[in-house]
Amino acid sequence: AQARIGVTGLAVMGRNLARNLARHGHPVAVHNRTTARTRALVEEFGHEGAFVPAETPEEFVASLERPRRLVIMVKAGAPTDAVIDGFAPLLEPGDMIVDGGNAHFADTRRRERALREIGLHFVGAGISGGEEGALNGPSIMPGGSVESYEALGPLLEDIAATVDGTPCCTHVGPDGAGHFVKMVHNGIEYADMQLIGEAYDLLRNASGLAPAEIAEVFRTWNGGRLESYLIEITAEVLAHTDAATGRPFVDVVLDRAEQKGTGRWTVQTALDLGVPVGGIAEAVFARSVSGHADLRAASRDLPGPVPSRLEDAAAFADDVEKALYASKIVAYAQGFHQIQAGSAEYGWDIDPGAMATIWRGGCIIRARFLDRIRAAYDADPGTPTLLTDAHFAEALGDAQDAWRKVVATSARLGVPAPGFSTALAYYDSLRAERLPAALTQAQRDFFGAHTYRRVDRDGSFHTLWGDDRTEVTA
Ligand code: NBP
Repeated sequence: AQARIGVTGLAVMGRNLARNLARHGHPVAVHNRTTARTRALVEEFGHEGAFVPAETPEEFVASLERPRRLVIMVKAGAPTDAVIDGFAPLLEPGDMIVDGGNAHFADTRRRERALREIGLHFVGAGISGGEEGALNGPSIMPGGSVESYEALGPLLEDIAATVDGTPCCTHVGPDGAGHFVKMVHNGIEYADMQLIGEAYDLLRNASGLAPAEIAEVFRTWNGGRLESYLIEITAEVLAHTDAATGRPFVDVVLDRAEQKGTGRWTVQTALDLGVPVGGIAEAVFARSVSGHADLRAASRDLPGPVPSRLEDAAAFADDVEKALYASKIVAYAQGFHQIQAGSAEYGWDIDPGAMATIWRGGCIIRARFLDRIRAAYDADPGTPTLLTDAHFAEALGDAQDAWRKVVATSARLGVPAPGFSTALAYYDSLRAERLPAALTQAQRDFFGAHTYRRVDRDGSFHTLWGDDRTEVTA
């Protein structure tokens, strides 16, 4: 045995992760179903560190120190099961299989259970940051047993991104916890991108700014509390000119957003857990709407408001900054609510502040803002919502007039802003002393005898709507 850890699956992610390990001085065994990839890796990057190439699974397993640490980086779904089924019989009790792919957490739970029964540790590890992150330092969200983290943690923390000396990797919790958190991370990423898209769209269509001018606005924002990787790259994209046509690059890109599915999983899971994640859901639906070319073509001539432009672009940009910050707080609060609900449902005992900490580097949503979230959980680990944290509550209070103006302007001018609108509606729903849910309950009792509770007495009640409308105890 010569390798401290092994990586099987050497497409872009696995190859870069193996190089990252090797560059950090960890001898790494490398294996891929198609052996040409293994050879290409060693030929091209062999000088970067100690690679131990293996042509067969048996050779690969034999080259690993015990207990063995084997990382799978193959396509999520059936390929992952095929690889696990191929390797598990070659391993011994105490060995660890890490799945670094984008698995659904329910699959991870199933695989963990099955492998635990034969004495193997299975670690579902969310890895964020794409190929660049895998090579230079991703954010890593490993689940699985405490023992497996003791053996794997130092290696993973070594290759993860670091912010202020703290690695962007920590043990998330048992079985599927790591992949669950990675899923919600991606859902939050959808929401963040949607909100940024709406800010751009409003500045363009309500104020009439050109993409290059909007790039400047985003650059300014990136110097403040919105400072983040996503704001930074947005400015880069908006400032870019298409070489072929000389037009703003954003204008030559087909406006149909695609998705790989983790946003959808986040919303599906939130529905199952009963957690309101409107910001993430609207972001997923917004991508879906954009992709329905026929629906959009059929609707293009529907009437809209008389076109008009706002006069004071600078003042509106300030309002949009506030609306964006407030909506972002809401979207993250919803995502963290989902993490806490998942943690309670599955008994994971996830520390939400630690999740904010490991997202500060390596991943797409890295941002200064995450320090605020960590501080909020430090101040009150049991808070039911981030919105009531002193800093966030003050920011929301300061933003709310502008936020309302921006949502009203979007409605008045006919520029869609579903992310901003749903965030504001969520905020106002939580603030409301009474919600029309009372009427909903009364309607349900009327048509289906579903019963209701009263504000002034305990118990369940039903009104005899079709009869003399007396109230009976249900
Ligand atoms: P892909 O998702 O494109 O998968 C390609 C790899 O899977 C190749 O090594 C391929 O082997 C292997 N593979 C397949 Br497909 N079926 C197999 C089977 N039945 N048995 C053995 N190996 C099989 O690679 P990727 O883009 O590097 O992503 C790897 C994982 O990381 C995925 O789960 C992905 O969702 C996740 N992820 C990707 C990114 C990203 O930015 N790309 C970011 C974060 C997470 P072959 O060479 O023999 O065909």
